[in-house]
Amino acid sequence: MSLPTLYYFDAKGRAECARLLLAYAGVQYVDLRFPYPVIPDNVAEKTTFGQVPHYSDGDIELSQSLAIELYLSRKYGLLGSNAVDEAKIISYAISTGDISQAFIVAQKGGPEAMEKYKNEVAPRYYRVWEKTLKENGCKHFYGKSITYADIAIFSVIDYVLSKDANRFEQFPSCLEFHRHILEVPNLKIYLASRKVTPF
Ligand SMILES: N[C@@H](CCC(=O)N[C@@H](CS)C(=O)NCC(=O)O)C(=O)O
Repeated sequence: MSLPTLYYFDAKGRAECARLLLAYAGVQYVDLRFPYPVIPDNVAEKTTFGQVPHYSDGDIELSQSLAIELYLSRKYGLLGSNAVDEAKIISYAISTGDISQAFIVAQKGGPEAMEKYKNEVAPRYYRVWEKTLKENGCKHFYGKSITYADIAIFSVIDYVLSKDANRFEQFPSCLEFHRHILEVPNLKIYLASRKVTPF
């Protein structure tokens, strides 16, 4: 049986959360990357909408980053133990999608829109992350063990810090959380050898 395969550009982008989930779960897989922005035909034809990321796992062919993340999170036990846990964990995790979407809109809107994103839109989410983490002991967004929410939000905080090391100065619990996740053994190994890409 062939190894699972994650198809994406040679970039973090919409695939990095899935890579972190796979790393955390210790899954052996093929991290199949190709240069941005062209998706090779033999990859595009596997996908549902001609877009990546795409994940092949045995008989399963799965497109859409959120679906891939949820599939991996369910498969590897990162969605809690009941419907309420699952809903809460997902509600934190998908705040990252709101931020990414707002960032894309701001990029298209010019300098004023980007200032608004930096000073108003993103901090609105950071403040909630800060409060939630502080109330829960700074290690996890929900419950007492690592979940999809932690990995998804870590991925964003880590990326933002790589671009601006001071961005979370006003959010010490977010920084403590980031330091904690950096030390999770399987993630530490992955991050130590992660390929450096501009985005
Ligand atoms: N909702 C989709 C969006 C996928 C998407 O926009 N992928 C981009 C790369 S990040 C892509 O494949 N662009 C090439 C294209 O649309 O032709 C997801 O989250 O997977």
